[in-house]
Amino acid sequence: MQLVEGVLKGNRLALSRLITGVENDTPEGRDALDQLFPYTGKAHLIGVTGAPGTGKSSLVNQLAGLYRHPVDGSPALRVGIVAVDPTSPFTGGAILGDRVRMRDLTGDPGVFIRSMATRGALGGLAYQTSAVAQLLDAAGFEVIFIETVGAGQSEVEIARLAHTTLVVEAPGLGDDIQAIKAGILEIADILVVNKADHPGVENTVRALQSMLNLGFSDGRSSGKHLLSSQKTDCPEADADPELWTPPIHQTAAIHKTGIEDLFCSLQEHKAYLERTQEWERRGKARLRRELDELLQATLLRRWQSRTPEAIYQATLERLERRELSPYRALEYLMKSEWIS
Ligand SMILES: Nc1nc2c(ncn2[C@@H]2O[C@H](COP(=O)(O)OP(=O)(O)OP(=O)(O)O)[C@@H](O)[C@H]2O)c(=O)[nH]1
Ligand SMILES: [Mg+2]
Repeated sequence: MQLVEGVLKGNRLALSRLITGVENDTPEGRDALDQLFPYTGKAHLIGVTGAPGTGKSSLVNQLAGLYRHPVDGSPALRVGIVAVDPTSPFTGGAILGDRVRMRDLTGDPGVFIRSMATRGALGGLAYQTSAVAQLLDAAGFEVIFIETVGAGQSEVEIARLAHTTLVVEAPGLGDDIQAIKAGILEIADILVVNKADHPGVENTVRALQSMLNLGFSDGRSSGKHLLSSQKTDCPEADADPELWTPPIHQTAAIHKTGIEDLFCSLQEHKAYLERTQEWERRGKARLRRELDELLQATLLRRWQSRTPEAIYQATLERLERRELSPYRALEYLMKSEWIS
């Protein structure tokens, strides 16, 4: 297929076309994923999540800049950015906003930015996002940021696609820390309190710190730096190389402060994952989850296509009237007569 070859050769137009195909779940998109899948599995997938407006896009912009122009002279990496907006319909607004915030990166052929919104595709948004990340991976982008807005279940699912998850907070979003409220703190590999130029940063950091300490029963405390990867100027650390304790970073993305330390933590986390075989384990777990989710969605669709809706509705009503228990209802719906 011409587009597939184009993607492998780094043709951006071909990549855009195939991403659209994958988003719309077209046969062409599926074929492309098939053919490109052997070329995937190399990229460092970095999830960036947190409440709206905390500065995720601004941080990604700055971090991508460091991957493109490493301060220590190590080779520049190609960076893909997928901004996922599960809440809003596919309007131009969000994309335009991101384009403005990521203006520094436009025109760089080593950067590819794509926004996507909810579609009713098979396997849901998490699967779609994963498929788009796979295309970028196959196209040779070595670092892929996946930005999700908000802090709901779909963000958690999308974050589980990533090797490394950044959870971004900002001071002054109310008394509660958003991530704790939404239960996403446990998925964080790295915590960032952005907008450190605003008042109240210390409170937010302190609250995160105490939440993290509560979470570690083995006495680990957060905020430490671990061993750095060989290639960066990042400081060597003395922590146990087999353990990862999520560091808390303070950044001000618009003033470019704290970004290099955050970049170091990303490198350290990657090195930690590789050193402990966690990289491979996360990769395998992700593939298995993906297969299981596809299987579930496909089996459900197949069952729905063979079972009259009226039978489902009538069973549901009997369940609601307590005439059937959920298990009896299931048995009834699974009866082979419906499946013609
Ligand atoms: N004062 C201050 N403003 C910031 C900082 N980082 C980002 N902003 C501003 O905060 C606003 C939101 O930044 P974004 O980077 O779009 O935040 P986001 O989390 O990607 O937002 P959504 O994708 O809409 O959830 C923009 O106006 C930024 O200029 C910072 O460190 N300090
Ligand atoms: Mg954003």
